[in-house]
Amino acid sequence: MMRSTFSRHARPLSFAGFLLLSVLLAACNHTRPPSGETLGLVDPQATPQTRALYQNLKELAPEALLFGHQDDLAYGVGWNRERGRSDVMEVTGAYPAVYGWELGDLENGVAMNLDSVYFKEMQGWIKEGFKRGGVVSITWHMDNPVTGGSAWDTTSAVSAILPGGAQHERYLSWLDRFATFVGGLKTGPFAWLGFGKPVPLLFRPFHEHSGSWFWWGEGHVTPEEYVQLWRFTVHYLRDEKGLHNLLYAYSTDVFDNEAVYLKHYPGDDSVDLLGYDDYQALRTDEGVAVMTARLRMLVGMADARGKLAALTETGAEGVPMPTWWADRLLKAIASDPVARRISYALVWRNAHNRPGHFYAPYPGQASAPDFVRFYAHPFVRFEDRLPDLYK
Ligand code: BMA
Repeated sequence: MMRSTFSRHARPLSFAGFLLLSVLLAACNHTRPPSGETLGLVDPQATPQTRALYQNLKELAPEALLFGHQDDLAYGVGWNRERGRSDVMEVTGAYPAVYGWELGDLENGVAMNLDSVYFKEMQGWIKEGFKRGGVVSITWHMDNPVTGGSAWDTTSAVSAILPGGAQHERYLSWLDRFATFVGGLKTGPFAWLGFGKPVPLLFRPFHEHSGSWFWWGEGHVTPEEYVQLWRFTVHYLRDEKGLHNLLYAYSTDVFDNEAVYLKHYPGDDSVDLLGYDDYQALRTDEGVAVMTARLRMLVGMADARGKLAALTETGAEGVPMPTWWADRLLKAIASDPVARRISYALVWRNAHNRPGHFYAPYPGQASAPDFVRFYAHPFVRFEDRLPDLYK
């Protein structure tokens, strides 16, 4: 019988050896999420936490709807910039599962965004929500790069910022500012030295392009130009700036068939999430079925491509119906076996300086009791009932 050389020379393990072995075993046991390539991500080099987020959102989609709110931690009805506050939390006891943030005006190198949120503070809130286990989504109502007017200035601009265009360099400088902002979103013990892990972000640029209100929207851009702009943006952020914590979300406004939805679609290699924004359907009871039909199409298109799906923006300004959450939103999503497979639904902001411009309830608002029931519904997840999405 062969005697192993190992057993002949075996010695009791020293404490240091034991420690080393335990660390090695723990490292082997630690299951890493599949590679970006295996997952079909836009970024094959996506960070482990970004990959985990994608995979976990996918696995969670059939059984849960994550609830999101724009600018949740920054301000609410009757307050602004008060640490720890959130209208959603003050009504339900839990923070939302998804946080939407907005970068409009970042391109101008100024301190605050178009809704008066300081970018420095926004970075703090993004990290705070992420550390509690939340998901972060980013939009960017960027100014018209040709006129310097707002995102709503529909002067033709896309061809001017494409490579070779008169404003291309300007657009690059805007993306550089974006990369600097994202670079400031690192967490971990050495983040202060710039060595942390970057917070994974759902990045949703050039949204609602099927509508005509933004300079990148329908009628102000050809589908080819839109696709070129999207693909160039992905290439620059991923390959030139080395950002590997982004999941790319494509989102139209309302649509009634797949052709409209896909008219400007940049390709499966450039999109991780298929979303759409809908402020129209849930204005009436009849619209509930309309939203369900749209979500069914959305999930179908996402499934066919192996992507995530989400209701990236929705809501009713002023939540005018006390049972809007149960009788409109939840009904539209949860009553259908296909529609309910979206990952999340995000409602827009609760402005502190624009009376009536709110989309989530605050304490005392008429829909607050219904919102608490929505929060407690087994299918709905706020931050307090999320699994670890980053492992
Ligand atoms: C809109 C409104 C505006 C805001 C913009 C960007 O829907 O809420 O007041 O400036 O979004 O956040």
